[in-house]
Amino acid sequence: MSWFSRITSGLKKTAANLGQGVKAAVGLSKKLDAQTREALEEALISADVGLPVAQALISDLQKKGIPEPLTEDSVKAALADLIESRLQPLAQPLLPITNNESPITILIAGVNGSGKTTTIGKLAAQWARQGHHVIVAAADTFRAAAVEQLKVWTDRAADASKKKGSVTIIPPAKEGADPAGVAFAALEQAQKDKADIVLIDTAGRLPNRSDLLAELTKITRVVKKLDASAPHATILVLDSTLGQSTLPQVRQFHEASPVTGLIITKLDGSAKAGFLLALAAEPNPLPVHAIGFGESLDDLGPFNAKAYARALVGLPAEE
Ligand SMILES: Nc1nc2c(ncn2[C@@H]2O[C@H](COP(=O)(O)OP(=O)(O)O)[C@@H](O)[C@H]2O)c(=O)[nH]1
Ligand SMILES: [Mg+2]
Repeated sequence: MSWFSRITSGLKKTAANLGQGVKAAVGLSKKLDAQTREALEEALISADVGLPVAQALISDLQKKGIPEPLTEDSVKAALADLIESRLQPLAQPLLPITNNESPITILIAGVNGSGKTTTIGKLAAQWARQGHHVIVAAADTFRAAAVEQLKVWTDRAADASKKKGSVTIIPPAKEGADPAGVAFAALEQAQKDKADIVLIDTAGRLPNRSDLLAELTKITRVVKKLDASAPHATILVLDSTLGQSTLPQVRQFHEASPVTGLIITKLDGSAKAGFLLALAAEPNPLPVHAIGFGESLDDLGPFNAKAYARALVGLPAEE
């Protein structure tokens, strides 16, 4: 199955609600009158786009004009176009992995259970398959099982690379060790081995736990001792099943360590995939580097605004 089709099938929960809402709205009068506009607004809200974005989209739809009698497909196609143009600025691939002097250091942050460790496994596999040497810092020393879980993923990623590249885990010296120390040791090792990428796994920092956010700040500070330009990216992993309630997380993490981009997980189970439109409407929207649709290595891929927009409203992907 192509990645575009994966996006379509992955977003089917959100599309079912939104698509049904559009169908019901169009069935009212087949005109873009007040009643239909209100029903369309509700349909958009059901996908968790948020009230301001729902209202803005309906007003855009009115401005754009749409031939009457309305059909389900004409409304969906018009909405998909408007959604695509709002999402397009978010679609930015992760920084290119070039032959740098020093390894590219990427800090992976997010609340507990958002999918950080799983995402690290998927990213490591992708890069190792391309022949890169990846080092993963097991800096989630908060829970004993976290290192073991990461090891399972790095082993899987290493196997998948078929020796084209490599994936090496740097565990903490002992349980409960200082996370910043683990990140430091990993970067030091990576510089020595001339590795290409360092991925730093971190503990599930509840944003209201200021000590854990301070830990993230400390990791950033400590890796700078080895490479002043590190971390080259700080990626916040967001669980899409939480929808718009992830927005305050973005702001809080950003204060601890400037977030440079997002990876959205669990879109296969989310009925709130429209929240990306709320993210796009934020004052300085962050890029979405990748989206995740499941629990295996190949379930992570690029964010494509057109495919995503069409999938949201329940239209098939255009390859
Ligand atoms: N369905 C689904 N489950 C996911 C996805 N990403 C992660 N998970 C699951 O979410 C749970 C938490 O993931 P984990 O990587 O441990 O989160 P962490 O606490 O942020 O490191 C695990 O059971 C994962 O298998 C995804 O894209 N889709
Ligand atoms: Mg984890």
